[in-house]
Amino acid sequence: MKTGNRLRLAIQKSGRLTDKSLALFLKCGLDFDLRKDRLINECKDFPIDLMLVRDDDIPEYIADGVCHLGIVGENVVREKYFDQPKKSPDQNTEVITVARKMGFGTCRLSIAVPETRTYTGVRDLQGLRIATSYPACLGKFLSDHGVEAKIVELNGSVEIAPNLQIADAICDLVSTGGTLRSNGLKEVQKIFESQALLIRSTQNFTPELNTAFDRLMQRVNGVIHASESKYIMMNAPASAIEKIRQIIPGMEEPSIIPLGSSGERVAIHAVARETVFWETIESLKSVGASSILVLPIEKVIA
Ligand code: PRT
Ligand code: ZN
Repeated sequence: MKTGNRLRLAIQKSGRLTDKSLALFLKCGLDFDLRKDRLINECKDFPIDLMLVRDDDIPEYIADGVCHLGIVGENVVREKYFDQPKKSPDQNTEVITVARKMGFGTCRLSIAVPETRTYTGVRDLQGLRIATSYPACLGKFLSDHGVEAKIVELNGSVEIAPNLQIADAICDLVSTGGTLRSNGLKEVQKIFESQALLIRSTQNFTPELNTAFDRLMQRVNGVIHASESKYIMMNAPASAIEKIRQIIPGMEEPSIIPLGSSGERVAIHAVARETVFWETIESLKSVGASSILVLPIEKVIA
């Protein structure tokens, strides 16, 4: 690959992961001056170029050295790479590795059967015809569990296969479960949970590219940590500090500022590293906290 000292990152051209990937880069300060009719889009002030492609091709582009990095669903990386039977038994070196989980594009790969069918466990799949676009993932799951079933490979609309009587069950991505329900199917067996991953090649990294990658990761990590974190401020009785520590999820060492001269009430400022739910706020109020403010954080740099 001849990309000089510029990283090449592949993302889905048009689909469920596109907008969230682009929004993340924008927050990282990467301006790609994007034109969707162009295969390669250069970033003006960072040594990185964006390649817009079909998500299914991303693992292969990375394995073949066409790109250094990619954002793709774990389901796709498993199907196209990790769950593929190894070409030779001594092929131990992985050429693709996961740099980080992105926290969006969440779904699960599951087996579903018609609502009327009873399912008590994996053994009930023995001898069934299972339709899927994920033959490698399903094949690995079945062989890991010592089950023999016929895999019917379909490229789309897998959920109609049982009604067409070409399969007894299906294996497909599920998010809300609405598609299964509207086709008279029920989810009975989760194979794995999936989300978008930032994957990278383990090869083709010059020292300059490694430096650019580290800078990129610092920005990506900062943006993702910030989106998961909130800055919380409240007033509370000093006697409630310990209880408040236990209520706030993932709280780091809070700042505690005395209010007035009696020392009975304090202002507490803290960063919560996990989602702050309404229930959390209600619990804080119940131990005497008031004037509670929950603020978004733009960047967190460790
Ligand atoms: O054109 P290209 O090949 O690039 O795109 P694509 O059509 O293959 O992919 P796309 O855009 O549909 O999905 C991209 C990625 O989003 C997937 O690889 C998953 O990692 C992730 N994702 C998250 C999903 C879903 N949720 C999802 N619900 N991908 C597909 N679905 C489909 C699923 O296949 C089923 O048909 O939605 C239906 C189920 O949804 P519910 O909500 O009814 O359960
Ligand atoms: Zn695809």
